[in-house]
Order: sequence, then structure tokens, then C-alpha cells
Amino acid sequence: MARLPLPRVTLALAVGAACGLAAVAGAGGNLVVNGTFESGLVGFSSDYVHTPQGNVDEGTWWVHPPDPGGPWFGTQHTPGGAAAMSVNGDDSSQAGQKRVWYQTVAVKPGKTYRFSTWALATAAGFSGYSLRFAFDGVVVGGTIVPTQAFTWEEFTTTIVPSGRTVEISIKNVSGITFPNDFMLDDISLELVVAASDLNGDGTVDAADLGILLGAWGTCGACGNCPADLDGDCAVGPSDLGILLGDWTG
Ligand SMILES: [Ca+2]
Ligand SMILES: [Ca+2]
Ligand SMILES: [Ca+2]
Repeated sequence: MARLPLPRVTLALAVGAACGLAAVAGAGGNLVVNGTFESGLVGFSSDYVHTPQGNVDEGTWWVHPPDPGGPWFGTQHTPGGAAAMSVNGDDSSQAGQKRVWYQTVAVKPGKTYRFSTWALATAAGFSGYSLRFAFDGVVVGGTIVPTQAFTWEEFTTTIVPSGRTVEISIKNVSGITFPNDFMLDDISLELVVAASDLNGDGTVDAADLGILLGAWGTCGACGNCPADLDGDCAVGPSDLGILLGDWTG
């Protein structure tokens, strides 16, 4: 089957939400099935070998619970959760080719999505993990390494899919034997929605304009007034200008 055109991607280590962002992710929810691993083994695949009793061999993985092998490092990331994926990195010549985790997700072509994963390693730098993200088999961005050992760190990128589905994969390209153990948790793909996309459908258009005009005037409760885009506790001309500036049609 022909490979899809390369989607547009930017890659970054997340440093937390910044004030004044023109767009936010999450209005459509997480499109990744079981990205928290709280449902166990369902929803994803791996080119590594599943070893439910835990792993001493390179190139293996398990999820605890329900697998009895862990928890390896006594932690996971999901608030209120219990499960995560533990990985013993592959040290073969095929390490860079293997997908530690992958899943195909339905998306809207041409829209911007934010992909995120949290990772924890037993060592910092290249010997902890050396992750690469790939979309539809195309590796994008630079190599991701942990800055600290035994610390959950978030890594994100944005993608504009060209098709109606996209295969997201995470690879570990280090190829070393030890230390090379790490964990993954809270993997997500969310539609990036502009604040002026008041109905959260991924476009800023007449429907959003109608919502803004319908809310014209003072806000009933300042801070709980979505159409108040500039935060002055009223819906007025400046908010209209912001919406029109974000207009996608
Ligand atoms: Ca979890
Ligand atoms: Ca909209
Ligand atoms: Ca306003």
C-alpha cells in the first residue's frame, strides 16, 4: 500500500501550560485507547515480546497490573491509576526498527493534533531510553532522552494528519543492553482546539460566531464565560476580533 504523505510535525519537551495560549488541546478528549494502561493489555500493539511474568531479557514488555511481573519501579503516572507499561529495551541490530508501542487512531485530515507520552527511565540520557515518535511509519523529530533517572517526564509533538487514520508509534533506538529499562504511561492524542472554537469541532466558523453573538454583553459569571476570549468579563468587540482572527471557515 502506498505510504501516506508525510504529516507536518513539530516536536518539543513539554514545559507546562503557558498563559495566553491561542489554542488548547483536549476539547475532543484523548483519542488513544487505553493510553493510561489502566485497562491492561487492550488497545495497543508492540513489536517487542510480551513477557507477563516480568522481563530479564532485552526487547520485552509487560503491563502491571494485570501482568504479575511488576511493578518494576513501583510507580505509574496516571492520577488515581495503578498500571503502566514496563519495557526492557531491545539491544539487537533491529532496535531502531521495532515499535515499543503502537496504535492506529481515527483522525480528521488537515487538523492539528497534540501527541503526548510520559516516560520514566532507570538512567538519564541515551542509556535510559532514546525514544523516537513515528507517524504512519515516518520517524519525526529528534531523539528523546530522559534528563533524570526515575522521574516521569512528558514529551509532546504536534501533527497534522493527511489521512483519516494515523498509526502512532514509539520506538527506542538506543540499542544498548544496560541500563536500558523504562516505563511508558498516559499516552494521548488530542485535537488542538483554538479558544475561539467555541463548539470544539476543530474549526472556527459561523457556528462559533453565532455562539459568541448569542453571549454578547456581560458574562453571568466572570471566568466561566467561554466566549469572553480576552478575559475582561464581557463579550464584546475585542472578543469578536479575536474570533475573526482565528477564522478557519
Ligand atoms: Ca497508568
Ligand atoms: Ca467551531
Ligand atoms: Ca471579553
